[in-house]
Amino acid sequence: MTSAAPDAPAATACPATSDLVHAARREPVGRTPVWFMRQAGRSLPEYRAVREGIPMLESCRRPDLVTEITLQPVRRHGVDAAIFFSDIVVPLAAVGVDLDIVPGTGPVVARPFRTRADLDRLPELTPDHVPDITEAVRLLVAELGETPLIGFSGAPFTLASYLVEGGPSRNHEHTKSLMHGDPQLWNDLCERLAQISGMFLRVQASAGASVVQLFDSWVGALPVSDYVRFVQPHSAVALAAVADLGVPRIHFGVGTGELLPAMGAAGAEVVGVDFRVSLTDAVARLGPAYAVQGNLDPALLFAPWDVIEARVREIVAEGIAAPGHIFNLGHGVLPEVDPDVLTRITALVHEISVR
Ligand code: 1CP
Repeated sequence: MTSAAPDAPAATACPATSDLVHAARREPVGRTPVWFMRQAGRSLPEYRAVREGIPMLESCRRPDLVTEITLQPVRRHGVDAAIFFSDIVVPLAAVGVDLDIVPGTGPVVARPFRTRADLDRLPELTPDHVPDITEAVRLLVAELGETPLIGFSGAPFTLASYLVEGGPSRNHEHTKSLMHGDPQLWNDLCERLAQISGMFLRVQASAGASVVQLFDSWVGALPVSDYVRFVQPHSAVALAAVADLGVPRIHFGVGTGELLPAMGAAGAEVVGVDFRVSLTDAVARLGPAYAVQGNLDPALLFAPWDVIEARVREIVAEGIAAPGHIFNLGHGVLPEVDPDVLTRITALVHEISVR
């Protein structure tokens, strides 16, 4: 494996021939680029093998493991991008928040954030908190060559939800109660989270990630009026943290049909579309200034191949008519999926989308 000195410049800051980068910029592509959210993970036997006995958070902090796990789906499926193997709570743990990623559950925070005093437990993130992330990105960029690496972070709302609820939540009741009951504290918490989120993106993009994605997975729980007032300004700050680096930014959430234009306005070049809204409708809502990413229903991967194939063909056709399209699922790969289906979808998208 090639290694780079800590202060070496990024090997390929923006792979010039990448269809993914071109699609994100609404430039012509050779064929529709494709990758899958959660393409690294439990659907792959080689992932389960290298993770054996190593806790999730620990594996996110070991550059050798991060590199291997990030490369696995690229080797196997021939996708057009690698997504950095990490988790949205890694930067929170890095600044000292006491949390764990519990198998089968997700992030669990030891002491949920509810009061002003809790802000003291959330210092700003600096690159010195995450030297291993810089190292892993550099290793990966050297290995990946012309295949772009997507860096990511969690958006302030989704991070706040884990901190305030203490773990995964269906209704986000404590989060909404804080947002409306103490808007000043909510604002201060999200300001801090926007700094952490933006810096985590910046560390990855500075080390050589070609694209970044901001995951606001659970923001579809909000009406657009609350989104615009309580969330959008903070997501805009996180996205602005990499504006000068020239990397395209993807802004993704689930159940966000009503929020798409407001999410685009937060500063992204690409807006993620889940499976509930067609790409055609999403483009009509967003207008011509954005590329779109998505939007095969992850649950459809369990359907017979002819069903999947017909849906993939529809999505690719809608995407060709869009200003720019990156094929993906509407949300992450489910752990029980047969990974061969993902390989087959990748080949199909490439085959039917040649321009
Ligand atoms: O042991 C394991 O394999 C744990 C499962 C797992 C994995 C593989 C978790 C716990 N996180 C991850 C990796 C991960 N997390 C990636 C890797 C890169 C890839 O996509 O291949 C990414 C991008 C994330 C980001 C992430 N973590 C999000 C945003 C994306 C999304 O799915 O909406 C969220 C919401 C999390 C929190 C989280 N971490 C893990 C779980 C199971 C969850 C969700 C829990 C919940 O339902 O609230």
